[in-house]
Amino acid sequence: MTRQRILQIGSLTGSPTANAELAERYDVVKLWETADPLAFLRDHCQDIEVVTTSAVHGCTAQVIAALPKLRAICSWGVGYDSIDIAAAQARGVLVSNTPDVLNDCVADLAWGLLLACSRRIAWGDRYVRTNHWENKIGSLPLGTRVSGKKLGIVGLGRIGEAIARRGAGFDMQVAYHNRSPRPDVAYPYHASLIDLAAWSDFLVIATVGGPSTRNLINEPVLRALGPTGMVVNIARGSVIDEPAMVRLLSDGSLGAAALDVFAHEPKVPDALKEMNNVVLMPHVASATNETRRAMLDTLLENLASFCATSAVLNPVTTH
Ligand code: 8YV
Repeated sequence: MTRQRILQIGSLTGSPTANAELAERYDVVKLWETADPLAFLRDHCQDIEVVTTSAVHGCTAQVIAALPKLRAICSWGVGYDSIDIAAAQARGVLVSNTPDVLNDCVADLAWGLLLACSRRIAWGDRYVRTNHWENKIGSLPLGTRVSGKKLGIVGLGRIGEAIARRGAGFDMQVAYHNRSPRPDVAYPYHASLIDLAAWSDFLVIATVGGPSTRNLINEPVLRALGPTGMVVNIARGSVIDEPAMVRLLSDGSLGAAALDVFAHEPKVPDALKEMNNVVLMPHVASATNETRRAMLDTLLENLASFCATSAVLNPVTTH
């Protein structure tokens, strides 16, 4: 049986087997290995109907325009801010993602970051490894209590809810901000993001990325969170005004930051690397064996479904 020819935008290095499993099932054209991708698309991909990509690699309007037969883009990851959805929709191209399967692991990492930063776990680890403890050099400053505090969630979607649920185990009060209140949840809603930030001890960002949320967490929001507040971001770096955050952390107007995502990944502002009141992770909230496996299965199911029925199982819908 001939395998369908599909175009893969970037290498899925965040999974130990994704590239190999895709290549087993499909005749994969590896765009990232070509010297001149646009010329390659023009000369060798005019028949391509299916693209596979990831939240990191995305798919630009230019690539979509260069593929006249394109019918589906199946992505590995839940976020699709890196895919030009408007360009895809204008052409009737279906887009699928891998929702839900990563909710728990992303929520777990949000909590890991929150605890690591407030209880100085990363700093304490450095303190021990550099033998400062053994040699009695300085001391690890006191941390900040987590249990019983106030947890503000920006973006109470499926990941935001998983983060909120975990707050109950820490006896926390939970409130949230969304574009509009959710009738199906009991958590208090703050229509004003600044009010939510002023109320919160910990402000966790779990919203979508893209133009609709760019710099949503701006200087006034961070100032409202204040010198004892902490921002936790497992969403997208673009959601926070990063230069403002760095400035406010430096002068003490913002207490702390625990970050899995950055505005210009993998570039992280050098100033952040110097600060002990921040914890930095390299965009790994979904990076467990179990979740990355489930994400791959979801991607493979969407691809197989599209090839068999011209429909995807997890279509991205915008509203
Ligand atoms: C990345 C993510 O997908 O799902 C998302 O939106 O940001 C991550 O899970 C992962 O690194 C693969 O691109």
